[in-house]
Amino acid sequence: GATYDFAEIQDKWLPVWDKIEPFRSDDPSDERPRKYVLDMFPYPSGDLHMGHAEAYALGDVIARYWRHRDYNVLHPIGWDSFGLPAENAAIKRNLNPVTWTYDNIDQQKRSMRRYAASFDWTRVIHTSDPEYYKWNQWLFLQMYNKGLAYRKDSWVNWDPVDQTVLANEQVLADGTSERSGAIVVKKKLTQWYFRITDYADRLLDDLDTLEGAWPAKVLSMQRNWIGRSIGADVDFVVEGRDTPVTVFTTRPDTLYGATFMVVAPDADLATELAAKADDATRVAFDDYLTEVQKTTEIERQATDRPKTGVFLGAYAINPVNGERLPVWAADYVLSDYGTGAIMAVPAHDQRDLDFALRFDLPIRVVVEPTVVALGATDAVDALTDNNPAITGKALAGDGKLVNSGPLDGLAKKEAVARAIEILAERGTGRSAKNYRLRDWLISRQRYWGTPIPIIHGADGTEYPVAEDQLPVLLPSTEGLNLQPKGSSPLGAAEDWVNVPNPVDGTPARRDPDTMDTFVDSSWYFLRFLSPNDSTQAFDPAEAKRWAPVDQYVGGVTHAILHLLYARFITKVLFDLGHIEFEEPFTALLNQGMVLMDGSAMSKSKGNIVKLSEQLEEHGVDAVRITMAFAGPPEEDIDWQSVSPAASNKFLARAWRIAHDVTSDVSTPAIGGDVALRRVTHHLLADAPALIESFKFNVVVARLMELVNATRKAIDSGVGPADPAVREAAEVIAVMLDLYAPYTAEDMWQLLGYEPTVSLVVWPAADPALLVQESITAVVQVDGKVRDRLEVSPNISADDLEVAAHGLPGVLRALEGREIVNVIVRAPKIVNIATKP
Ligand code: ANZ
Repeated sequence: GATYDFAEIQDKWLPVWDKIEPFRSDDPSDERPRKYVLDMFPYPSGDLHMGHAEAYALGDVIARYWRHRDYNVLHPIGWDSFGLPAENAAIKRNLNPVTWTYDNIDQQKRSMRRYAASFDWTRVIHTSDPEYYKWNQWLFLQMYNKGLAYRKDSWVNWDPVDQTVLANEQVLADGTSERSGAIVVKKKLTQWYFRITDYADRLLDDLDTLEGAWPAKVLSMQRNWIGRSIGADVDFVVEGRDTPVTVFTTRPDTLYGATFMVVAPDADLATELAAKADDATRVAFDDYLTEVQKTTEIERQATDRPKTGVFLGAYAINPVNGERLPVWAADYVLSDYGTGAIMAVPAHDQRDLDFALRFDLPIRVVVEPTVVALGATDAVDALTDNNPAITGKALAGDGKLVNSGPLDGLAKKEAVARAIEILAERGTGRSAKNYRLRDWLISRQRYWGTPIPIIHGADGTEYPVAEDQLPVLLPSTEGLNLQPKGSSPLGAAEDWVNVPNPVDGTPARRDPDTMDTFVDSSWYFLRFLSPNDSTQAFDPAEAKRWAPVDQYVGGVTHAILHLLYARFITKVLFDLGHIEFEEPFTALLNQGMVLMDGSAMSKSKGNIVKLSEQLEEHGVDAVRITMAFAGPPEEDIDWQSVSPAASNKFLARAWRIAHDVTSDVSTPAIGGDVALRRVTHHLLADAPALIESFKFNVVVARLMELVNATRKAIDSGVGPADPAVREAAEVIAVMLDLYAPYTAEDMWQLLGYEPTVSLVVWPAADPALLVQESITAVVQVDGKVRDRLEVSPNISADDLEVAAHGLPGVLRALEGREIVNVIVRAPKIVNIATKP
């Protein structure tokens, strides 16, 4: 037809693309340079929403761009299809999680195809397929054999109403469960962990290699999460105990200011010391521990909370001066950081000071703040001002060491080094590092995940499942109660869980837990490289060809955990010799969110915009280009303030140009209208740098300019047969493919070509057409125009002034006069004023 009809165009091209599969990237003879462009894969928790539409539109701009630059591009998609969202939804609707998950995947797949995301549909993976999760189990065994997967008892958040373990994020600040509202308690459970802390230094140091290629915000979030602190471990002998207690301190310089020791109440040491104490102490401690177990980690770290604690009846000996320090239990010391015990230096640590003031413990200043040039009265004030016992403020800054024997007179930094030397000489301490990062708790007591491939013998021995027995398949849900109850529902699948001991055939049981789904997503980018390989997790030769990912695209919500885990597993696979790189994602783009009326869309706010309705009303291309045109991709888009209807009008204008072109396919552009050719070639020259720096919106604006210039040329004397009009129309079609593939493909056909435009290599800009046009500058003397000159639009003010002074008209006007002032407004005007 002669009018732009998006629905008709969509119906026309979708089946064609399905047939020709233009985005397959499996040709081994293709020797062009490669790009691996990856969008974070979705959860199948319903149909696609506006957030998906934004992410996949932006990722697709990048993938399509590199194809047009003649790269062999890998752009795969899959589904992160295990996990709680699917399981909870299945429980709520009383459906089998399998049916529910795969129905949603089908729905999302159809929507994505229609959305024309340029994925290689031959490489689809679902993490809930046995063909995939088999390799999670393989990975687990690799790590188990290296000592990187292990089981330990630890304190976890326990919801006594829902009978389930909660993540820290699920515990509200008031200590209740966000799910049931019950007061969350701590429970000691045996869980599986991955030893990510062994990789803390590398995970931190290698962030430097991503500087500039990852958003600065993500790099700093990763650094803070890992949280390295450097200091010393110091051994304190505790009276009546054989082995000394080690504390971690970042301030070994303050050792002489230690006046008591504090142990985390939930650390084994506290229970041990209380057990040796008198009855009253033991009872007080037991009561205290019960209270502490009701307290969240967030509360325990809150600085404004009044300090609590109990004396444990024990004494520790300060290794540097032999002083006896009382040992207390207090919940501001955490059991899982450092060693779970500290030397308290109240004069220089605020938490210790608050505690000392509350329980009347001694406070001794050992670092005197530098006081500059004070008179006598001021000095007295300074003493009071700097006395923590009076001010209630710990002295955390630098100064000169006092009351500290061999450290006296040193500055803080020197004293830290000297203290470590002294400790090392005596064998009572050493330099040490600590991380905020904890080992990765990977076991979940839920059904919809990868079974952990371990068999437990009757005597508690762990037997890894033999590799040739993988996958350990999930049992069917029939007869299983999936309601969360704190222990895995798999434990009740009798036929599944009971197995013979692999060594002696006696009764044994499978581990009933499943893996955190972050395990699935920690290596999925490698599975795309050989998705159907039944012999290995991924093909190392393909990894060599494609990996690491050149451009990763996804939401900032994954800035910490997913990216950290993927980086960790990549380093593990590197160490195991399976891959040759240590960072999985060379560059990262975090797109913003789609908002409505300035706030996030949510059911409770009733402000959800349905993607399906937007597509119905405006068409796929208009929605896609609206996403890209709304602003820089990192910024949020308020759907209220953008106009897909205007996008649709623009697309119709662009399409109409291809429709109007009357010249033949083979018409050379040379000889065409030069003004229009200039606009076209400037865009060709500028677009690569703009796209590669993610200025997708700027390129849309420039395309709009080109469409306007072309329309003007068609409607003016230049006319639709001019070769420059055809050239412009072709460039519009090829570039529009980044944003509006249906429209672009249809234009390409109107221009006389076969599908598909998406594989057409961008023409190079002709340098002859890029020469800057000149501009006419005017020179005035005392307000009268005296001469003109042609200059570059980029001329500097100085150059323009010099050139102006040399002009014949100006020289004439200035003859015999004295210049008092020159004002230059490059590139257009020079104003010279003379003495009247
Ligand atoms: C003595 C001292 C004196 C400290 C001083 C600080 C200042 P970051 O930077 O977070 O690593 N600490 C050690 N283990 C702890 C635990 N499990 N729970 C709570 N606090 C703990 O902090 C390290 C400092 O936090 C350590 O240095 C220790 O107190 C405390 F003027 O030791 B410090």
